[in-house]
Amino acid sequence: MTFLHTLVDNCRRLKDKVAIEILGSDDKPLTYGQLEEKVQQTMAYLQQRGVQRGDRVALQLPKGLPFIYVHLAIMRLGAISLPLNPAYPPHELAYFLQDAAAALFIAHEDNRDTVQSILAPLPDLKNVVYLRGEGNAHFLELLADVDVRPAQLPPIPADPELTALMIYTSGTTGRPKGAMITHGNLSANIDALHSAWGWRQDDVLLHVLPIFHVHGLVVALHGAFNAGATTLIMLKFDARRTLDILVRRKCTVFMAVPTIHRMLLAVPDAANYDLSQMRLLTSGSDRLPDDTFEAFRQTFGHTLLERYGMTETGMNLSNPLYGERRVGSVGLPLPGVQVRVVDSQSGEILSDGEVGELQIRGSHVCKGYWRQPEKTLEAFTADGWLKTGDLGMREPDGYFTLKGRSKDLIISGGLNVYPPEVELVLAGHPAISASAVIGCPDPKWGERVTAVIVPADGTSPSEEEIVDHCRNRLAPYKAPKQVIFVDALPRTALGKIQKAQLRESLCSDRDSRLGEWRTGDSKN
Ligand code: MLC
Repeated sequence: MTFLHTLVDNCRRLKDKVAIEILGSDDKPLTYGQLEEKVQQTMAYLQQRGVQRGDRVALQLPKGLPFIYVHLAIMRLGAISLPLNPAYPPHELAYFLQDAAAALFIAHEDNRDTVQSILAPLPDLKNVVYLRGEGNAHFLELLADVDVRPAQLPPIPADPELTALMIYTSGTTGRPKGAMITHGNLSANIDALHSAWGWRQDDVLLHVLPIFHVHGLVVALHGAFNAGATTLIMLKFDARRTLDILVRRKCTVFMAVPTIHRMLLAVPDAANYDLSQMRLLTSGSDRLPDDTFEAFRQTFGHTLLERYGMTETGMNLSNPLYGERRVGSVGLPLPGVQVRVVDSQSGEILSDGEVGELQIRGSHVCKGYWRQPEKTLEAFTADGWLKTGDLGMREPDGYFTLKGRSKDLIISGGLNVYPPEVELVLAGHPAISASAVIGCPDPKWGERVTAVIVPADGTSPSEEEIVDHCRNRLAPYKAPKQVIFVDALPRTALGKIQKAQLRESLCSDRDSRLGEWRTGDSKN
């Protein structure tokens, strides 16, 4: 049984139960029975558009029902769902469509100009569909013309090795890579989380995250579908509205990143919201600072459940539902997940209490990177362990603690920003002779993308000019929030930039303490 088999079974058993409600939209709440009907219509629609098993179908749609129908229908056809951030500028979008050799692209009308500007060099892209307006209405019009013959729809893919989902992750070198997540990976992870977090059919999930990442899509949305639970979808995160809905709609489950938890705590009368009906509030995608963990407990009377995952694996470690949720720890391996700590220089497996690279193995780990066999080889050990690039250690009682990263990575508001990607863009600016991108502690974002720039001789670029240069070429969250000009970058004898030294000397003393952010210290 894969995740999709369970979902279809839920759609049959719970046909009158609300599966999804889009908050604040004209779209009516959708039952599980209606979800199955719409997914089947979408499958037939995609078939008419020529989608076949194995095809990559890119979708760059706002959060909403059409995204969900299309994503599920693609996977049901045995094709590969490729969700993309709606904020990608043309340069990034073109790369993803080209690299994935997408056969069909479903985009929003608002992005038509961007899409049209990049279509010429994309020979594999046979077809682009634009959806108009907000919500469901236009997509339903498209589906209205479709003749659905269930007998002509293929059976639910049963091959666990078949790729279901592709999500791009960047790296410390080169361009982003598409992690190939199989039906087997999705099912293994969802099953593990279902039991570890005690998902229930009567759960009500308030969903505030983007749905083009593993966190919002797989952990939250697939998790709720798998349980037959009800998902309330908030289209744009708003802290006060979140608290209001959690209370008013008697939500039981909420999943977020530390930045969002801090934003909830910053609502002036946060403590007046009674969240006592909730049973599970999780935190992930970035380390949860101890002060946020404590403040959350004091303000809401709930102990956040911190867990650790990544795009390539889904979830790996989690604090327990019952038992100690340890401050500063990402908890214990989920069922079926093997975790070890390795000295990445010598390859030696380390003992409890020793810090090394976390390596992961299990049927939830993706099968590799799309058309990048060398990168896949580099990412895994010969015996199949994924090298996470995260440093950590195991306590004698089995709890794991993260201790930093061996990879050059910034996590801003739960989103990964790879400095080399930003540095490559900065290198294209004529007034920059050298640059280094570092993460400085930030009270809202956790880390703030900071560009350290050596101007080219005889030039004096402005901060604004540099930020604009990046925003035109990268998704907005990757653009520097701060630019610092220096005469030279500190380098080792071999010419490598010493980023630790830059962080030490240039990151201001603002830290991630909640109190400072509450005083409105942060930009944005
Ligand atoms: C938004 N902005 C960000 C940002 N998010 N800048 C840096 N980092 C971010 N994460 C910028 C916008 O571009 C905009 O800039 C300004 O901030 C306000 O945008 P907004 O959309 O109004 O932001 P806001 O609602 O305040 O908060 C953002 C957020 C969002 C915290 C709700 O970032 C978010 O949903 N983060 C969750 C990310 C997530 O789901 N990660 C999972 C990855 S999967 P301007 O200048 O244009 O106005 C993964 C695996 C795992 O990591 O283990 O989970």
